[in-house]
Amino acid sequence: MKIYVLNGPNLNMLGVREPDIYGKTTYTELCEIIRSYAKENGVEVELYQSNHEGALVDKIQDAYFNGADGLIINPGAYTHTSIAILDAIKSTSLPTVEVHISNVYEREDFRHISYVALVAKERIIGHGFDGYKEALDYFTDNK
Ligand code: CA2
Repeated sequence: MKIYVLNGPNLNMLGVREPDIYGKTTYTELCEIIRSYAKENGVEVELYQSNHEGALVDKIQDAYFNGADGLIINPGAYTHTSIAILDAIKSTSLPTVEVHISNVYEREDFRHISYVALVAKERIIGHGFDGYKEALDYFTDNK
């Protein structure tokens, strides 16, 4: 099984700033956590982070053309604004799990809106970095 794990804008800053909200783990360490959990569970992962909306759209399309079985996406702030990312997921019909490290429902109202939620099979919110492991569990449990 091949799963693409996509992270949106500013998630490359993990562990660098705002540790009270996002923890002390860096993006590189998060990638290691995901890679090793995926390996334990026999899942092939492609990890990608971008600060650019169009680049994320391109990667979603790559996932489709490369025969991915699903997507795990933390679209960052694009969660709350991006119809382009919603359309990309819709157009590929890839099963998608939406992850947020923080509990967006305990934060500003604008973070309560999610376009990706309209197509996500599951949403994992506020479970910190474990959310990415739980998202992988979604795919191994439903294979
Ligand atoms: O909780 C999440 O995972 C979010 O998707 C993170 C986004 C935010 O815009 C969403 O509302 C919720 C922001 C990621 C920014 O990450 C940073 C990490 C460290 C320092 C600064 C920003």
